[in-house]
Amino acid sequence: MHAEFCRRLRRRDPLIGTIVSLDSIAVVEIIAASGFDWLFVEAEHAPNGLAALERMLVAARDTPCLVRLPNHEPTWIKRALDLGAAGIIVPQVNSVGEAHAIAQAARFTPAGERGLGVCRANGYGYASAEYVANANAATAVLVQAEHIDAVENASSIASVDGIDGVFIGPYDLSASMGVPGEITHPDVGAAIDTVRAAFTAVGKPVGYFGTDPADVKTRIATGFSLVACDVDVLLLRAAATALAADLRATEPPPPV
Ligand code: 3PY
Ligand code: MG
Repeated sequence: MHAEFCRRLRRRDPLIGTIVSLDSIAVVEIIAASGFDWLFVEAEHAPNGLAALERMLVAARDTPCLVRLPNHEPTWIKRALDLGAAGIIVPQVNSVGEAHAIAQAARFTPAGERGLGVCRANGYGYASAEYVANANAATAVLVQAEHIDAVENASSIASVDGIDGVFIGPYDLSASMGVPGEITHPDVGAAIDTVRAAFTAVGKPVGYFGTDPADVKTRIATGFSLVACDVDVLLLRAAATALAADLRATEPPPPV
């Protein structure tokens, strides 16, 4: 159960995380032990199916995982939550109708219409009654604002019951605004501020992803409470590239 994580999320405590995209028990165990509050488990831009997600969630042990789904489908929502994720991050949510449908699929009655079955999340049925009683409070449901349409509809999306908060996707947002990858473009910055204001006005947390720690630290300092900085593959790439360059910079002795 992830009640404490969800309480902290809804209280807008700062929660730092990073993206894990590799279906590797070792990678998830290493990152889970490295001091983050939560893990952003990637199933949108990485080829992770449900069996991979199960391995990754088991490897994360007590570190809460939010699974970023590939789409809005209720089947994906149900299966990710049934695997024991602390919550879901749903990409490209651009309208109040989409947000409402996601909340319905993720919440048990009377708040929604999530189905109930024997699964990892309820201890394979050993803790079924307790799970159903507590799951709505102990499940985080975040929608991504990463399209200009979501920015325009931010206030109505923010007011949907059952949606805990928003996670801004600056890269897709920049693409939808005709400036792909330019996440520091002033128009993209203004759009991010609009979304932040809409969710802050109703007391809901705002999340942000970045690859530049300086940028992410600025976001934390300005009230983005849920952050994911960097991606496992980029961390690996940066360490490997730096090591190779460092070794290559050492002059060998002249040939004898
Ligand atoms: C984006 O920047 O588009 C993202 O989805 C980051 O999480
Ligand atoms: Mg995105």
